[in-house]
Amino acid sequence: MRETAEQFRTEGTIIRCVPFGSGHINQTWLVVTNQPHLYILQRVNTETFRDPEGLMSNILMVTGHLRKKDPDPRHVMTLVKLRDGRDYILNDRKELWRMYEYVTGGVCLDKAETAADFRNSGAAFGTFQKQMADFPADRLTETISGFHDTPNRYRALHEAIREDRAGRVKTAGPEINFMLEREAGAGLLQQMLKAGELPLRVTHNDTKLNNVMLDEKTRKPLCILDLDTVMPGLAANDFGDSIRFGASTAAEDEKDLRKVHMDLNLYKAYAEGFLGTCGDKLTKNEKETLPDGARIITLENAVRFLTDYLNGDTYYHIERPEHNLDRTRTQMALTAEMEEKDGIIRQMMNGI
Ligand code: GN1
Ligand code: MG
Repeated sequence: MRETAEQFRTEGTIIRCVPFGSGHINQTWLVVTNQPHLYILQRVNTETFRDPEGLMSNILMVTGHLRKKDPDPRHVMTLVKLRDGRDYILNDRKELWRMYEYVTGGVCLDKAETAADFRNSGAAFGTFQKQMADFPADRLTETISGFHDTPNRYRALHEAIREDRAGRVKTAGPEINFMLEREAGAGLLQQMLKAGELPLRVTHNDTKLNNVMLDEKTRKPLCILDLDTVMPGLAANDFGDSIRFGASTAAEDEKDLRKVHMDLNLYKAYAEGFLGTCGDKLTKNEKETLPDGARIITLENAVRFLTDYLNGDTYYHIERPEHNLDRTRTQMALTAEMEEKDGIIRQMMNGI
């Protein structure tokens, strides 16, 4: 790994590479040199991201565009070139390696410490959407096809149930039923998109709280991380994925479901930050479907975790055999709570 890191144009000599972050797909290391400058080295999962060139071309275009809007180096991810001038390594084994400048003085949170943190993360993703609003979405490659096409995720679930590769269908009856009961309503946003009732935007598509960096002192937004899934998408999904992760009172893999709730104060704080920065860019339909986005993307994540559990854990990193089932259950609890509180949530959103 050190040999790989040494191919990039770092300052000073590399001392060590330390595993870093909490992503489920790629592998990340912090690269420490004998200079104060730090770097982030990543091996991108090319099983998941099948078009590495397209993915890197997206990132170069998007970071270039963001840099034009705001040249502060702490406000956008900066790729470090290789010593031979290339932007990344794609080797014979189809491994994709890249390096970013480490943004100093920032924090990534797995849980908001205050409502203000979460409001600021809403402002960060809202600003991202606003800054990308004049970028032609059709220039971006779809890095994972059908990524937030919920009916498509249901098709994969049905296949997993049919094939029962890990023999786990019998252990997940209530979870499977939960998904099937909700299948009919899960295609709402995709239907509206097809009917021309919602526009395609340049969206991030993985807006978890830990994909935004806040200034460790002021807690103001610094930059958005994890740009691998930036592609044409729906504003409601970007809003929704933040809510499902960050407005939950517990971790995504909490085993004790009594601890898992939707915190409506956090929900509201995020909505204020998000709408405060990009609200004027959104259509009436987009604004009205933000709560649907939160509910449906939570259900979609439940479907995806369950599918992976049934397939024998081939997609997400796991640390215990039932990890994906635990994740499925937290997402179910959050989905059910958003269904129950739909009226209150809409009222709250109308007041912002
Ligand atoms: C994955 O890699 P990470 O942890 O940022 C996944 C998201 C899921 C998320 C669930 C490319 O994100 O879609 O919502 O896990 N990313 C990909 O935690 O599948
Ligand atoms: Mg991530």
